Amino acid sequence: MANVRVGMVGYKFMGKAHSNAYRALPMFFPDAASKPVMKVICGRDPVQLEQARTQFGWEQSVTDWRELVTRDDVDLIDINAPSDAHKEIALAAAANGKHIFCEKPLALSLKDSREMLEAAENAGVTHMVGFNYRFAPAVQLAKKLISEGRIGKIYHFRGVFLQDWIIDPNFPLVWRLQKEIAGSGSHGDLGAHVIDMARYLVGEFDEVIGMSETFVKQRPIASAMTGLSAKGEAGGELGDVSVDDATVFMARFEGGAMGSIEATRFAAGHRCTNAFEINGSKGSIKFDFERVNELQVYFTEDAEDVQGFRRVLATDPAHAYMDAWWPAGHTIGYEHTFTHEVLELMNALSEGRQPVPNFVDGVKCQEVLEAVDLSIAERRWVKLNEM
Ligand code: SOE
Repeated sequence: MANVRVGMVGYKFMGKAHSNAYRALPMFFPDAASKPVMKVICGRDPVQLEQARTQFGWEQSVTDWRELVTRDDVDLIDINAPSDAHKEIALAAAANGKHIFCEKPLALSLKDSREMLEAAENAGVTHMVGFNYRFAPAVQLAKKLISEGRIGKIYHFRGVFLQDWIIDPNFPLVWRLQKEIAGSGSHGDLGAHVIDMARYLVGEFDEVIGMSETFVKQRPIASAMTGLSAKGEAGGELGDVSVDDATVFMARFEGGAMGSIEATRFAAGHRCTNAFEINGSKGSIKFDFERVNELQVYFTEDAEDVQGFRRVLATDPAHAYMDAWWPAGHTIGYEHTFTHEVLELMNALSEGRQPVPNFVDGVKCQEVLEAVDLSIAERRWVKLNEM
């Protein structure tokens, strides 16, 4: 498949990130096995949609995703709509034989995510889930060091995703704070990324136990479908926050490692601290997305007089994807993770294999999310094989 004609649902934050990736791919990765064609963008508000279409560079637009999924001139449906819309669109896409690229978390529940996986598998289509942080070159380096045994047997995974955008109690009740639309709060939105990172780097979870809190239980009702950049305003009608503001859990991995994972939108001063530390028998690695180009590494085998964490700038041709961008040392950012993700998708489509991460990873992440929820509800350790 040389050209992949994309039909994309959603034009806000993720819609923009995906559009940018489709545009950048052929310029920086001309050898990609297939090329995305930005065919049709879909959204509900015709005025905003038209603006996004011209700004992002899509050929056409439609306001109804049902029309999008049946079009003969579209091969891949890219779902960036709020989480409550993922399942219905994915099932319809699969029923029409379209390949599917879906943002995380895959669905509102484990049950729904399993249904999506089953539908995609039965239809024989390609499916991918958007865990973009895997695709940072520094994370790829972490993966390589672990796979080569360079930090030895893993003892600890310590992961956090810290934000602070809802710390103002007058910040409105946007869709991400409503369970029926978002599924969960920090846990599913941020914790999902950390869970995926842990699975990618350390392996499968065995058991979990967690706690969560909703610090601000009511907020002003949002006037429109606003997002992260909404502004707080005192007064007006209040509505109930139905998701967690913060969730923390401990875990044991199948390989024997211990884990702790924290996701919160109440960590003042942290805008997007998606960070992890992994300690092994031969060394440690540390990553913080706010310094996306860097990996801190420590090797116990280093000579005693120079032991210490060293900062590796993962921007050389020796690092994943970097020879496609700029000369050594010239850094990259958030948007590049999406370009690398789309590269994997385009290569997988033409090679006739499933990309990684795919809906199986989406389901596995959802299993951990719900195991944590169950552990909180029943105040006990929950084994993943109970899910
Ligand atoms: C908001 O919390 C958000 O944009 C998440 O929805 C994303 O998945 C994460 O990458 C950054 O933060």
